[in-house]
Amino acid sequence: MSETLDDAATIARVAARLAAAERIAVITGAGISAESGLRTFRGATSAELPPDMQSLWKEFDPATLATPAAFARDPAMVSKWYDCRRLGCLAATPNPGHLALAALQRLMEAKGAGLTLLTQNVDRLHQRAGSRDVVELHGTIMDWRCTQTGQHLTPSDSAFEAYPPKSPFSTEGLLRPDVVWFGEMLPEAAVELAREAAASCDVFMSVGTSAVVYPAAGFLFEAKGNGAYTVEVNLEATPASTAVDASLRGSSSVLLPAILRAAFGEGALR
Ligand code: BV8
Repeated sequence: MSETLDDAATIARVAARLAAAERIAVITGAGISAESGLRTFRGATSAELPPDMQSLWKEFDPATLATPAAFARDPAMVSKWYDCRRLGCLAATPNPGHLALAALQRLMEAKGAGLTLLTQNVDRLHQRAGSRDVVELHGTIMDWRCTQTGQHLTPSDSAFEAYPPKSPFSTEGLLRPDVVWFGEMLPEAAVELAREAAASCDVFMSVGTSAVVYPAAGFLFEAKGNGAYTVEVNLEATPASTAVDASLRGSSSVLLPAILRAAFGEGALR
């Protein structure tokens, strides 16, 4: 994705804010993992992705799969869909967008400043890129839990043998992915950390999210309300685009490295 002149000027403005920041908060969505080959839920994806990797929800509707009712209605189908996605996440690798955010966290810590990374993603690619203390607002697909006892386990790298997978922790229980479904509360500790980050950051960046799922989409507005400089990096316009101080249109795997190089020099991504 080539940067137009106004992108270069906007990148320079965003870079200056990052370089001066004491506390940065970033929220990411499925878009940052799109170029790792993981399908997004809605909206456009990079044209480079093959057709069958375009938006995930074209084949599936969140209402029919990412809800407790869907799991209760058809636990075999929902657990198979999640297990298929889990294996896709394991096979994926972090892309330059993930790596840039991990580098930014190291650069902030090296100067005694801080970065809180909030993610709606369940793929753990941020952690595999080297980001630490990632706040998983919607849980993780890599862990599953017993529907009866709540005990967790991390399945092996291969598919479950049968669907729905039986729980080893109880006679009647099943295993479900440790993600937050629609209608379920987000983990209290994650929401608390997100609230604190939004309240205390100098810069809040929203990356690769359609900004339609709440309460995650609300943290940008909380940060704005607290006087933070707000930035959006996204392939297409979202409901947040008109609210932010700087909106960069393009791929996070191109724009995030460009912003870091502008803020901290060519060696920033090492
Ligand atoms: C809750 C499960 C209490 C895991 C998901 C107000 C307040 C509170 C709740 C609500 C509210 N209003 C409505 C609600 C209910 C609901 C909600 O928000 N509904 C929406 C749809 C209207 N929220 C909830 O139910 C939440 N629970 O609040 O409990 C409650 C309950 C009911 C009523 C009131 C209160 C739970 C929300 C979590 C749901 N679980 N998934 C999984 O399967 O993965 S949501 C699902 O959408 C994913 O988790 C995903 O993370 C999330 C958001 O999607 P995005 O990450 O933004 O991805 P998307 O595909 O949409 O967009 C990608 C973007 O990237 C696009 O714009 C694209 O252009 C861009 N892009 C693509 N490629 C690139 C790129 N950008 C840059 N570079 C690229 N290369």
